Amino acid sequence: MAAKVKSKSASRSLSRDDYLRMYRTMLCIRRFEEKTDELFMAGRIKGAVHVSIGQEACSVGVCSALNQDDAILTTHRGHGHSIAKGTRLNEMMAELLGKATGLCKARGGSMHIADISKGHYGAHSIVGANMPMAAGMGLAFQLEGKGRVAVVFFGDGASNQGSFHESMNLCAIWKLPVVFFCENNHYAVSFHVNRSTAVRDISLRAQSYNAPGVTVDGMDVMAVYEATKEAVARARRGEGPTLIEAKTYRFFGHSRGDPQFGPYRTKEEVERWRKRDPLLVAEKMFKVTEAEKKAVQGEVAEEMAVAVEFAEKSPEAPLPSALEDVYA
Ligand SMILES: Cc1ncc(C[n+]2csc(CCOP(=O)(O)OP(=O)(O)O)c2C)c(N)n1
Ligand SMILES: [Mg+2]
Repeated sequence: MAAKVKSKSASRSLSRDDYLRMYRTMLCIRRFEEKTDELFMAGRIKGAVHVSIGQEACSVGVCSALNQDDAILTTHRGHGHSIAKGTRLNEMMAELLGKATGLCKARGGSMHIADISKGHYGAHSIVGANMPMAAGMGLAFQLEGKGRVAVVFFGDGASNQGSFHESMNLCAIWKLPVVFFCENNHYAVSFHVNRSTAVRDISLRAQSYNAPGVTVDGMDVMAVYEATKEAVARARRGEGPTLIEAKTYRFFGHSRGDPQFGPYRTKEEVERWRKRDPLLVAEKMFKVTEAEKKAVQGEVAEEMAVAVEFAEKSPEAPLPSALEDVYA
């Protein structure tokens, strides 16, 4: 049986302001990550950085369907999820630059951002490790009885980890309010999904856990939003998990050191996907006018300048602070 494939649709329950807010958040993620890449290349950000440029419709489509007290758990490629869930840009940029004012006081960096006040329960760099945590959060939410839902983001590569299967099964038998959101960007580092994964649509795997599985166009923010809304409603009704697979693409390499072209993909392949840039898709779908586009671009540029200035002017995190809040 083939997975259901959702097509592009406009929701009647959303206003034009909502559409423009979604578009603006996608642009904000794009600009934040372009800036991150620039700062990384200038040696200002230490450690590794994985940008999600090309995948913004996933972050925004999912988080637009959530309440603030719903939870997300994300991955090494999590800036977009964080921004879409409402994480403050100033403190996030400061975290990346290793400053004392960073969201996690510079102990997390790009791959370990968390913002509990916004329902963001962490970026987890161990591939697949966030899924058992999501099951645990689902159990806590079920016991709490307030109708909160946990969404866990993971990649095509992570869907081959045992933790995915164990977590899906547990959530299914206990009917836990968890949404499994797989961003199938077609690669795990340099390994194409067709070489790593026995099924063509990852959403088919939901059948093994007697749960709904749906594949959506991950470049279409509304398709992602609609599928998430339905999955969240189901979870809130106590009917258990849904697996959503969004077919998407990362326009940049796995991380900055990735040679990409030659070793595993071609420039032509990237260009083909860029024609379906989620920002272009949204501009067309929402009929964003030139004036609206200009206004949003101006606002986002201003917000980004403020975040970078805040981060750059903040003091470095003092070395001894690395040992604070350590439980042993
Ligand atoms: C358990 C584990 N194995 C290997 C790695 C190294 N690693 C980091 S990201 C990654 C690929 C993940 O691919 P995918 O889940 O598709 O996510 P994407 O990078 O495409 O967003 C790997 C193998 C890791 N961090 N954790
Ligand atoms: Mg991947």
